[in-house]
Amino acid sequence: MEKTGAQILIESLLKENVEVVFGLPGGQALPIFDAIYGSGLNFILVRHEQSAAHMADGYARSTGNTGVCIATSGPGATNLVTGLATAYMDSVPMVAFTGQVSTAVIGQDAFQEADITGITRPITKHNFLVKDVKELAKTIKEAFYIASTGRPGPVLVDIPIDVQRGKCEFIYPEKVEIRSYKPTYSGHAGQIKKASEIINRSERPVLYIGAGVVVSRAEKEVLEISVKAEIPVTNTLLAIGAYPTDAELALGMLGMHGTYCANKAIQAADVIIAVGARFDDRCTGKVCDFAGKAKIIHIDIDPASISKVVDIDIPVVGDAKIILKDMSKQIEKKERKKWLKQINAWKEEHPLSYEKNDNKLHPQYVIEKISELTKGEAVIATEVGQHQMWAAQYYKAKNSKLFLSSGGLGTMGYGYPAGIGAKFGNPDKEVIVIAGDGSFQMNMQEMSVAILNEVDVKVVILNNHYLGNVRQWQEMFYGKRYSHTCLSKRKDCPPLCNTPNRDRCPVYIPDFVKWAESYGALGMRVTEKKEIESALKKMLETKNSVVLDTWVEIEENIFPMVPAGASLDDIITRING
Ligand SMILES: Cc1ncc(C[n+]2csc(CCOP(=O)(O)OP(=O)(O)O)c2C)c(N)n1
Repeated sequence: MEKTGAQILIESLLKENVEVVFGLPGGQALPIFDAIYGSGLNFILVRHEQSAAHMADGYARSTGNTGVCIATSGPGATNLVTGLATAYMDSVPMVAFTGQVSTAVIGQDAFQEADITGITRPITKHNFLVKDVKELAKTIKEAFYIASTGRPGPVLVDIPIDVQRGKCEFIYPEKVEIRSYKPTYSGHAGQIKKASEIINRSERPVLYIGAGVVVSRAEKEVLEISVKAEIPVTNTLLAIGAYPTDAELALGMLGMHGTYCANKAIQAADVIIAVGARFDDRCTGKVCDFAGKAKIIHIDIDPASISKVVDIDIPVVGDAKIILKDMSKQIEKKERKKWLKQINAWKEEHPLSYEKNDNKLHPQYVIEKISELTKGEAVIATEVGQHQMWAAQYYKAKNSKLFLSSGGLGTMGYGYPAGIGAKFGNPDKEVIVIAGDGSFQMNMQEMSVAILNEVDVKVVILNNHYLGNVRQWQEMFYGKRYSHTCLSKRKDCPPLCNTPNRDRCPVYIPDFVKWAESYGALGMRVTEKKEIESALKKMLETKNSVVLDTWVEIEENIFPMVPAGASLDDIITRING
């Protein structure tokens, strides 16, 4: 029987076992939304298409499945752009569908026409403009295949309205065959041998693990190798939870706000084994000074990432899990007493720390309490800023896929919708969004989605009344000239104020408590350290959306810090430190 393009899309999604789709309709997507009506597809209506992409992303990162979103043409499609770029930078599998004007008028500046395949070419793994309904099913099959295989990423499928209305026989392909796209999974035996020999000979090796370890589910293999050969492990932001945080060999995160010991270990290492990590500049610091004493082994499924940033001595292209399994057989058991002693000395010299002996409400304390009360088992989604880095430093995630954060693009407005998307994929898990008061305001309208669909996502705002991360840079590198980072600043404030003071400053808006209540959520505010624990407990006991607005120290800074463009050697452990 013949089906319309729109019906083919919906049936293809059902064939792909898509659990949930996020999106918002419009004129050029009407046939698609008509086909959704009564189809059984679990479609979630968002309030802004950017959030649809972030929800699909949060769903994907927390489940390992491909996230799906749908938007209309023109502004609906362009609203997806930030979400696609976020997913692209962090290698998240996603398929986005957009409505498009009719094929006959493409290129004529038709109403709500945007060249979305042109616009998204550099921020998608691949994209398609489907011009013939007969190509649609095959294209959808390919889109899901490309998004989820090799190095995952977002794929966009643009479907003109006449293709949505056009009819043909529906046959969903069983298999995909793309001649120009064949990811390599097993690593080259010779390279694996060479890498293993170098590791066996090394005195001061470090494993540097990234998102690829999570994607290929290679956590167990990393652990085995590190324990067997006593190799300390540092992780990127996206690999938080992939290695047990409290293990003796765990160094914590590396890079700009990484731990002192991780950065020291990288700089002193004689061999770096990078696994599924892409040498992001937030990790490497000044590239020409990165791990200057080390031979670098890079295991990655994406051949294009080899020597893209840092010159690699031994590349091994393929799936991290398969390669590490092979490598593990060749890596010898080894004790590295001297190296571990040095690592422990660095750990003791500058552990992560903040002022614990006063009664002030420090943001780090809030995160520590969340970590303690949830035992690291909750899914954490972060926004972007200081709060994100404190969450990365102080939340002890028990497993991977529990810490969702926009690493590569650093997208404010990501965390709340990503948390909602994660809750759809993990209805039995606690989902907590750690937000800054600036970032939360970028997509907080999605509370409608949370309330109406009864997904109880908890939001803890570390409210410093500032775009704190930028304020910190202004404090440290721009002579405390707080240019447009104060979120309480009113028309009649002194124009050059850099002396925030809650007793004197104008009333902060919005009142997040009243705002949450207006949606039917529980809103709470905490201004004192002694109130935090009971407020968090109440939040966790509540079976509803909660916004916990914590008024933390305004001018707290994140440390350690490697200034942008500086070498990891130049790590600052505190101001003037
Ligand atoms: C969409 C977007 N715009 C601007 C920035 C630049 N930026 C990075 S962190 C930050 C401040 C974030 O403030 P807030 O959410 O309040 O978090 P805090 O740093 O105070 O914890 C800004 C503006 C960004 N990352 N994303």
